[in-house]
Amino acid sequence: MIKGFIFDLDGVITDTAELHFEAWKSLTDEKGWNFDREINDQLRGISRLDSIQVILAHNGISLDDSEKSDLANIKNDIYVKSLDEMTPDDYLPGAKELLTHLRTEGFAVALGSSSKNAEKVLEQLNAKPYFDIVGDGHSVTKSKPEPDIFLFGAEKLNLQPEECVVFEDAEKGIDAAKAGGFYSVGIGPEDRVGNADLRFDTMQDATLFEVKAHFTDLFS
Ligand code: B16
Ligand code: MG
Repeated sequence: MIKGFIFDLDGVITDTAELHFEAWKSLTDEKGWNFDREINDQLRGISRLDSIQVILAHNGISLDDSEKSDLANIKNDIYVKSLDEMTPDDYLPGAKELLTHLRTEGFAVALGSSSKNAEKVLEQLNAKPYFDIVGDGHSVTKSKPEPDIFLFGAEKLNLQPEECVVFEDAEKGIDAAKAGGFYSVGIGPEDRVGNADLRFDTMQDATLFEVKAHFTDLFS
């Protein structure tokens, strides 16, 4: 029986992937390193330091831990500044409607994001009332594709993984949901989240009606 929903943030509730891209691009341009949207897509759902590692490997560069952390901080300053421009109009289409519907139907709802800036994003969107629990990059040490952030959310909601549906836009996020024993809904193209139990191109397509229609036996 499904009693709860756990949502990824970036790429599911709002499109911060674009802001992450611009911040990484600004850093890598300054360094003269190669960075494009294809590489940016590989950073979906993974932590800031893991992201630096992907960018360095792509450019054949190796740095020590303190240099990596300095770069991560520079990128984060640029990213956080860009969040000031975010407003309650910046939900991905359909996201706010789904969150509202879940509230009216009384489902338990948690956030399960890898981001250490999730609280700020939720505040900018005025989204905090939609979540009973906020799990973010500060909540666990092992990030996606490990299932820890979703297990954290389920435990805080007092639910078992098989009582929750996870919404994710990242391949590694779907891997994390599956590793934890959760039902998964992928948001995005087949080649990215085709491994999910159910997939929609966009959040606008991902209505509660459609989710219930797919997992019929789990909602009766
Ligand atoms: P921060 P999610 C993830 O959020 C992003 O998809 C990923 O691109 C980012 O590197 C990660 O958060 C860490 O974010 O630098 O703000 O701590 O998709 O798990 O909500
Ligand atoms: Mg995401």
